[in-house]
Amino acid sequence: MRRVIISLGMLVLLAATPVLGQETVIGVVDGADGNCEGPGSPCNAGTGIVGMFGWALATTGIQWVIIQVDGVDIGQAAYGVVRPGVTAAFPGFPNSALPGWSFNINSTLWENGLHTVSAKVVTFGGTTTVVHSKNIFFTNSTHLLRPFGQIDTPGLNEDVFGTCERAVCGDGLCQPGLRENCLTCPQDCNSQELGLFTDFCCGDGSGPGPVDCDDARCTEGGFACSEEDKIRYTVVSGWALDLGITDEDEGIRWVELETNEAIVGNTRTECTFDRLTGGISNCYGLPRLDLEGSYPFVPNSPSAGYRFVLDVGALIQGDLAPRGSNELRIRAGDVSNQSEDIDSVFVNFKCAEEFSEPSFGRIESPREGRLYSGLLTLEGWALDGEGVAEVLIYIDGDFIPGTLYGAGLGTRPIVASEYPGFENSSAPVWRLENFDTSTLNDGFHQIQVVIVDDEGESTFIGGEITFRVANVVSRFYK
Ligand SMILES: [Ca+2]
Ligand SMILES: [Ca+2]
Repeated sequence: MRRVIISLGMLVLLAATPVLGQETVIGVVDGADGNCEGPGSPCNAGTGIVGMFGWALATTGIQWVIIQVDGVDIGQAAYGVVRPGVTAAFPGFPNSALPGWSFNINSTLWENGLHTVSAKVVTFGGTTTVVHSKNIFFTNSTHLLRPFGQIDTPGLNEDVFGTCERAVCGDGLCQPGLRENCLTCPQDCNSQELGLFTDFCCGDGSGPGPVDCDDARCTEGGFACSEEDKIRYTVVSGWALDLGITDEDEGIRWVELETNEAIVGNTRTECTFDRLTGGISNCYGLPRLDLEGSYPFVPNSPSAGYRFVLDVGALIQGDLAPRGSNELRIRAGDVSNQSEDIDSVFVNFKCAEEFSEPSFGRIESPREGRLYSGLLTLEGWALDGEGVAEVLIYIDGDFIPGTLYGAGLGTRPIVASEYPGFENSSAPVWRLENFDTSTLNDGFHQIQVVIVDDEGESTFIGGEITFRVANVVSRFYK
């Protein structure tokens, strides 16, 4: 019933729409709050970030939607959002398919009280007009302005893998994040046997570093750890922001990762840089330039990212978490000691040794739809839980031999950061140089890439890329 009333409201609004010369400009400001129409009407309150959305259409096309508060321009809305109801109701405009807009207002920048939020539309026909306004009561206080944010990875019900089979050495695990295979130091530390592991002899398990073979810690039943294999980690990443009414209550002080009611990461006490866990780990304040557009005028929005590294294998082996569904929860505290559970997600904890995982990766070159001539480098990256044995390239179904993979071909810092603990996290690149495109006819061709893992399983990665070869045209224009 309510929907019908709103639809009728839209029709009334259409009737009252400004028609300027030959140009029709229509639009609506919806609030997160629903009904709040007309000057002086009672309406719901907005606290902190007030998410505004609406739609706009013009016969010449929409150039910009500018949001105003109390008649003053404050920013440009993101235009081109799906609004199926509007698309159906108002077909035939240039932007009918994607008529929506959205804009986040930081309401703490205004005094508490009633404010008018308007959408000002600039059309390609040169018309500038305020299409609609809405009254919103901004109400902000310190205790209402708590941290907010989200978890970006992992996604809901995603499988996250850990390394569960880890040798117990001394009186416990090798230090999580340091080494995987713990090897008991030979009683005779001077024997050749130790040679391989001398650099990683951890003695009391407190950390890596060379230990002299005559060191008492080694001869007294200590252990050595090898770096040969990697521990699989799960990266939990996202962002957190906080508003306030003064400097004293605005800003994030810490972010925590919890699972099963236990804190497994804290950015204030555990922020570190570790190559093995993919770089900056358990830290807040990482670049998130994408948020600046979504949360304009919110302090710290360009650096609101957090990144935790979770050792699922250690949790399972230590009986701190079961295999299967577990909740990951992010809690954040602001500078005035208010904390909030900002997001949570259920994921499936799994032991990497118990599953054969498919490979994954990208085809970076050639690129979809691009034109190529002469010599071409075919390139991308791939990872596999069991390790990558071979990369096979097919063009139009024909095998192209000679693709190299791994060490020496370069790095992909984003891959290393997102997928730490794979055998090739720091060197995931595959490449075939100097592929002669003149061996193909001019025209469209398809490339497919197959990864064969160390257990002989094959996976297509990166989909099928269609590219175009044009050697004849290329020579003609030279
Ligand atoms: Ca706050
Ligand atoms: Ca595999």
